[in-house]
Amino acid sequence: MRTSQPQTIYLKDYRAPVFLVDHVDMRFELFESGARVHSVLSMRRNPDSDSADKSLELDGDSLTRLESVSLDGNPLEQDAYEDSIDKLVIHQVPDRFELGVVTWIEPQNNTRLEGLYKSSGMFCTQCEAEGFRCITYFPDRPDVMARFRTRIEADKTLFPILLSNGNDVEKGDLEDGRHFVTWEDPFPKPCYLFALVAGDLVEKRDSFNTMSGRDIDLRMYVEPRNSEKCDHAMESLKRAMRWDEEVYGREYDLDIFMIVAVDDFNMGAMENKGLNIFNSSCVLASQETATDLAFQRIESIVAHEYFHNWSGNRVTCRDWFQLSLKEGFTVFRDSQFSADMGSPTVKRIEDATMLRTAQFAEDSGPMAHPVRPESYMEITNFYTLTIYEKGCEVVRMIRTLLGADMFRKGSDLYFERHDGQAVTTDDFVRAMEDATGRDLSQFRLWYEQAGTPELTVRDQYDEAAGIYRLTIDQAIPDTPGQTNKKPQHIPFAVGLLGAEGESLPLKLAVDDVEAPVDRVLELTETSHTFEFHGLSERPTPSLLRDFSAPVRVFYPWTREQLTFLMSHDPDGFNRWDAGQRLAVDVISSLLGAGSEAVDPGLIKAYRALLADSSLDQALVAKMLQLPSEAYLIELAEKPNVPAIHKARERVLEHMARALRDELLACYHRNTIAGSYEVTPESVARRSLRNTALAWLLHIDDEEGRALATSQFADADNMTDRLGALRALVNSGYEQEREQALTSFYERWKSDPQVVEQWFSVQSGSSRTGGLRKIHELMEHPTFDWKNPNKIRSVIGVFAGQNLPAFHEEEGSGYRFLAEQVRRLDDSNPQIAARLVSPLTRWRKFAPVHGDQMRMALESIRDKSGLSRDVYEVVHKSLAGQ
Ligand code: B3K
Ligand code: ZN
Repeated sequence: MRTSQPQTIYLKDYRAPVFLVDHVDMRFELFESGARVHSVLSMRRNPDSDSADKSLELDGDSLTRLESVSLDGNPLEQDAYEDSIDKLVIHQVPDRFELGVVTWIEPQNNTRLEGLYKSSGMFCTQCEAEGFRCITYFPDRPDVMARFRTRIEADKTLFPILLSNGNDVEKGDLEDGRHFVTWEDPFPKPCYLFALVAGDLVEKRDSFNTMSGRDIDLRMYVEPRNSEKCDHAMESLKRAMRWDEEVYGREYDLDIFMIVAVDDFNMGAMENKGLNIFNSSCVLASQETATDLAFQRIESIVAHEYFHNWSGNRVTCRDWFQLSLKEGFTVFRDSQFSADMGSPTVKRIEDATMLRTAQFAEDSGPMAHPVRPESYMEITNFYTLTIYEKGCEVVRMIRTLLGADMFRKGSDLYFERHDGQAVTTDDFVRAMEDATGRDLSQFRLWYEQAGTPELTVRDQYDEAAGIYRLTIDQAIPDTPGQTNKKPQHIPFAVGLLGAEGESLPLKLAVDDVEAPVDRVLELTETSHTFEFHGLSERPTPSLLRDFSAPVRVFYPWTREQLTFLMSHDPDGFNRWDAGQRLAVDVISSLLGAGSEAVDPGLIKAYRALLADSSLDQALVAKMLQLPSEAYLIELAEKPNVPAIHKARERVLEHMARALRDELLACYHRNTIAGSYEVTPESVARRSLRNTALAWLLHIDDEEGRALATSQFADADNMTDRLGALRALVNSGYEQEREQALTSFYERWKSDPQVVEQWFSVQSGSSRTGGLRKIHELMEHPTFDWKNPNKIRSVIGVFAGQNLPAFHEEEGSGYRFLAEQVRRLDDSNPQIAARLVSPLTRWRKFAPVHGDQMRMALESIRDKSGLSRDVYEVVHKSLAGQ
């Protein structure tokens, strides 16, 4: 708990560590009543530090007791050191020494889930970013890299499996039914990559033969009840290992690679060296219990954590301001992997949707920060969409600018030059420059300036000269602490379409012989004009193809142009985007008048989409999804949430009625006869079928109801069962809804991952009764305040997805959220701070909502003993009033 005003930490204050740790020898004695942690640090003065300070400072947090301190084997007297709540200072140390520290901690009472804690009876750790200091006193910063030897001792019956990083080098029995295992990790690592697991777990084994012919032992550890849910993660892991060899030339380094699943986890997973720990929901899957979406998410998270072994572990971050060095790059790597495993266009659409809906919102709100922030109060708050997703886009743009081969040269140089080091985003960019000779100095602004660039595009056609001109103005909005930004270097991919939908050559000069049909224009000025020659007709522009940069584009598209692009653009992403823009335009036009009819052009376009079975069905499945409410809110100036909800529902209803027969045909056409498989094609078909079903139930279609109830009863997989359940929950068929919810729960109540989905379907539905339902779910016997997944699936989904209920006029949704944040602030500040997010956007809304959101924030601000995590988010959100 906080005892003083949280301090701001600045990048400009970075200093090299005064002392380094070469080796750490740890011994954990694990008991029911707590854990005794012995550590011996082999330390020496850092030759690169300019400090002459003789004292040594170590970080600590929430340590129950310091039991002893020794220097070179000699116990230190009380006056030789000073221990406070967050520091241990040894007044005088030599240039080289061994420091022994013994602490007592209580993992069983650790509800923050940082450091060492207990989940379903097992011990596990989460040390990134600053959790290691909750285990023992240590220089807890990523640029201190040490070799670890870890001995774990525990009761042999309760904890037969004892794991840590590296290789197991020794094991044996002890007195009183206890045993021990010692692990040694030959690779120096920062302590945030340390991990320990002790539990009664089953082991699943496989192996992988690397590119140089080494056999790697692959092991998964899960609770016995989950032993049948490991195959998908294991297969994903092997695919990721092969892919990283083929695409980046990266081979795995240790002899063992382990994955553990735990139920109580603050985020998705953690890339600890050789011992990745996963939230159960991000690793366990079976056909009966996990949806296609979950299968895909698991594949990408398993790959993400594995890829960190190089981008994060072998080459790590110098300080936490450089977080995107490992996260942005690794997200980019996992997104390339997912694109290669499935449909690249669909993956691009998913990534762009996430960016445009949530990251753009973050980047224009009070927590907006650059990809490389300049300051923070609590680093945990900076595991953001900006660091991860925008960071990924920045790496993608470097690849677009350099080309695939040059980018690979750059990444090879980066890994070779910095292997075993803790480095900066600037080192990454420099490796790209040095390997290729490109100048990326202006490009670096992407790391330094926050805010989403806005591109305003104008065009002009000169018929007599056969010239088409595109003028692109860029502006970057002000964000907290940053104004008057410089223009950025933006790769802007374009194509031009002729009247028949054919691609026209892009001649940037009269005698341009290369003239491709798809070109990346490089924007570097505030305003840039490009002239395309040799055009005998006015073309339709296809702008920002494949979403080549994380920017907003403004161009006065007509509905005719959008309909045309929707069916003709060879760029799959822009086809989808044209459909979204058309739908946004139609929905927005209903906001004001209310009585305006839904444009028949939209129906026509969707009818064509549903009829054409020659189209990539995965793309059609995406195109059929109307823009989400969250996206419509993000696009609006002062959004009126109930009005947006109503307008979107009206369009949906109108389209479902007009296209009823096509939807039924689509449903039947996509019924899959064979056995369940997770291939892009079958995923697309299930998605189409379930979208068709959802639309039919939206208008309470009788045939749709019959299809939903039989699909619910007969499905052999969770995608179809949950699809039917969701359709029923969002329909007016109350009896069927209640029956389906009850039978679903009865069948799956002992499976936490399925129960989480059952919670989400209800908390995210605008038809199930809003807050009353949320309270009911929170009182449900399986709801657990200590389990982040349950909190997210009820409270998080309510505030993030059930938007009409959350933004209910009287402000009850806001007050409810504030109450839960205050409640969680003491037990799990990290989760509490994440939950605050929807309220931070209060300035975006008209006063009727905004004022109530602000008051909810103030009620959180006024809680006594507010955690640093929540303090930072709330104070920054309220700042400047
Ligand atoms: N690196 C971890 C995230 C740790 C979050 C700490 N609050 C997972 C990942 O990005 O792979
Ligand atoms: Zn990561």
